Amino acid sequence: MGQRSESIEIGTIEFPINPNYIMKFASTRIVLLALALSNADFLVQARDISKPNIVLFLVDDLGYGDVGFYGATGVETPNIDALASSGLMFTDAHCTAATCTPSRYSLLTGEHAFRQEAKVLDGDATLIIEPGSWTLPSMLKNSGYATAIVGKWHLGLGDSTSGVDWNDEVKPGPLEVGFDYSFLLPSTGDRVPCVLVEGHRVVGLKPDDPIQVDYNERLGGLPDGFNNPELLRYAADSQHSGTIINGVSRIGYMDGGKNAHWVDEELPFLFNDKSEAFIEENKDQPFFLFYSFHDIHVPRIIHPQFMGSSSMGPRGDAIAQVDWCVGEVVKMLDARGLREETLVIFTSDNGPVLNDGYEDQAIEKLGSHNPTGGFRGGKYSLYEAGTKVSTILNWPGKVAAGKSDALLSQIDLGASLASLIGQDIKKGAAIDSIDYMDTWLGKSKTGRLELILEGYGLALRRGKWKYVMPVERDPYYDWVMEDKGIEHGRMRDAQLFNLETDEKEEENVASKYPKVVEVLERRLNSLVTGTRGYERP
Ligand code: NG6
Ligand code: CA
Repeated sequence: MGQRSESIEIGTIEFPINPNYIMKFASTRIVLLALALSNADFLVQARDISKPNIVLFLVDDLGYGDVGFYGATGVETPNIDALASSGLMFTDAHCTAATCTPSRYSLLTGEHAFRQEAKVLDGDATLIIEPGSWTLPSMLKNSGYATAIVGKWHLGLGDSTSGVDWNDEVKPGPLEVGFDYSFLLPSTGDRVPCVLVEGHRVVGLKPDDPIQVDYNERLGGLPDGFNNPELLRYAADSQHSGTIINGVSRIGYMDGGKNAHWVDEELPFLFNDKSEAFIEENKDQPFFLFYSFHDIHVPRIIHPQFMGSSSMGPRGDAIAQVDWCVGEVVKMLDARGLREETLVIFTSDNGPVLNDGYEDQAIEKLGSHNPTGGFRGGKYSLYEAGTKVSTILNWPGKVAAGKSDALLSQIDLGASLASLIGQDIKKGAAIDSIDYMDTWLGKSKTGRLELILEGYGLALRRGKWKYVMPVERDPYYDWVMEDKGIEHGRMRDAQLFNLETDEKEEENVASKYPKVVEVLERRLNSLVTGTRGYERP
C-alpha cells in the first residue's frame, strides 16, 4: 500500500460521514424497490409479523469453524446447518468481547462492557446491569413481548450492597432487567454454586440444608479437587480444583444445598424443557426466548445419548448436543405453525478454546477440525477468532437464503430489533448499538464502518484495518494460558493488521504504517472516552 491510499483512509477516519452511508441509503432504496416489484404480496401478509417472535440461541465458546456449515469436520450439525442453508449466514459477524460476561453485558444493554469495566464474574458476584436501565429484553417487554432467558446468565445476581443470599430470594437478577421468566445456571458450569435458579429461587433447595459459597476459603463438608483427585472425572488445573460436585472440581468452594446440586449431563434436557414450556405458554403472543447455552463451555460433561457422537471427544460431543437441542426447539416451532412468524438467530458468546481448565482430550482428539475456521486466536484474544463467530439469521419467507460478508456486531441487535418492531430508544440508552436491521435481514450489504472489540484491552476494526492497543503482560496469567496452548495476544506494542490482504493476521504492520496506528489509536480513544458512542449512519 502506497502513501496515497494511506492518506485517503486517514481522511475517511477523520470524517465519520462516509460515502458508505450514502451507499447504504441508496442500496436500501434499491432493495425496497426490488422487493416491491418482485414480491407483490410482501406487504399483504395474512399474519401480523410486525412483531415476530424472536429466538436467540447463544452458544457458549463455540468457534467460527465449529459447525458444519462453517467448515466443521469432526462433528455433524444437521439442525444448525439447516438453519444456515435456509437462512442468512454471516461471515464477519462478531460478539462484542472475547469472554462471556462482557460479551453478554453488551448484547443485552447495547453498551460496550468496558464502559462499566465488566469482566468475567465469579459465581457470587452481584448483578452488573442496573435495574431500570434500557435492555434488549425490557425494550421487547415494553412492546408487548413475553420475555424469557433459559440457561447461562453470568451477569451477577443480588444487590451490590447486600450481596446475594442463595437461601432466600435471589434478586435482583434477570426478572429485574426485563425478563418475565428465568431459568438460570447462575455463572458458569465450572464455578460454584452448582445450583439452578428459577425466578428468584434456587431449584430444589431444602431449608434445613442451606447453601454457603466462598471464593477464597475452603468450606466444611464437601471434598475438593486438591485433596480428593481420585473422585474426579477429569484432571483439572489449580483454578478449577475447588469443591467437587458431580465428580467435577470447580472454581470456588461451596457447601450445603445437596438436594439442589445440578447434574451436568441433565442440563441440556432441562433447558430444552423449560424453553419449550415457555414457547407453549406464550405461543399466542409475541415472545422473546433467549436460549443461552452452557455448552460447549467447560466442564464438558455429556449426556450418554450424545457420548461418542463426534470424533473429538467431549468437546465435539457437546457441539452435537447443542445441535440436537437447537433442532428440537425448531421442530417445536414448526409443529406449532410458528416458524414464519419467528426470527431465529444462532450465534456464540465468544471464540473457541480447547483446554480451558480440564483435561478432557479436546486437544488430543481434535484431528483435522479447526474450531477457529482458520482465523487467528480464539477465546480471550483480540485476534479475529476471539470474536468472529458463526452467526445465522433464519426467518422463513422473510429472509432469503444466502451469505453476507458485512461487518456486524451483536451489540447492534438491541437497536436493530427495536427498529424492526418500531421502537425508539431514548437518548443516552444503548449508546453503542446501531440499527443495522436491513443488513441482519439481508436487505443491505452495508456493515459497520468501525467496531470496537474487547479482550485484553481493545481493538478497533475500521475499513480494512484492525488496530490492537498495547497492553501490559501479566506474568502469571499469561503463563497459565500459554501452558494450555491459548494465544491470549497480550502485547506491549501496538498491533496493526490489514485484513484485506492478511485475514489471518500473520503480519503486524504497525511499524510500516505509523500514521494509521496513530489515527486509529486516536479514534479508539475518542470512542472510549466519548459519551455518545459511535457516529450513527
Ligand atoms: C476463566 C477460567 C475459565 C473460564 C473463563 C470464563 C481460569 C484459569 N480460567 O477465568 O476456565 O471459566 O474464566 O469463561 O480460571 S466464559 O466463557 O464464561 O467467559
Ligand atoms: Ca463464553
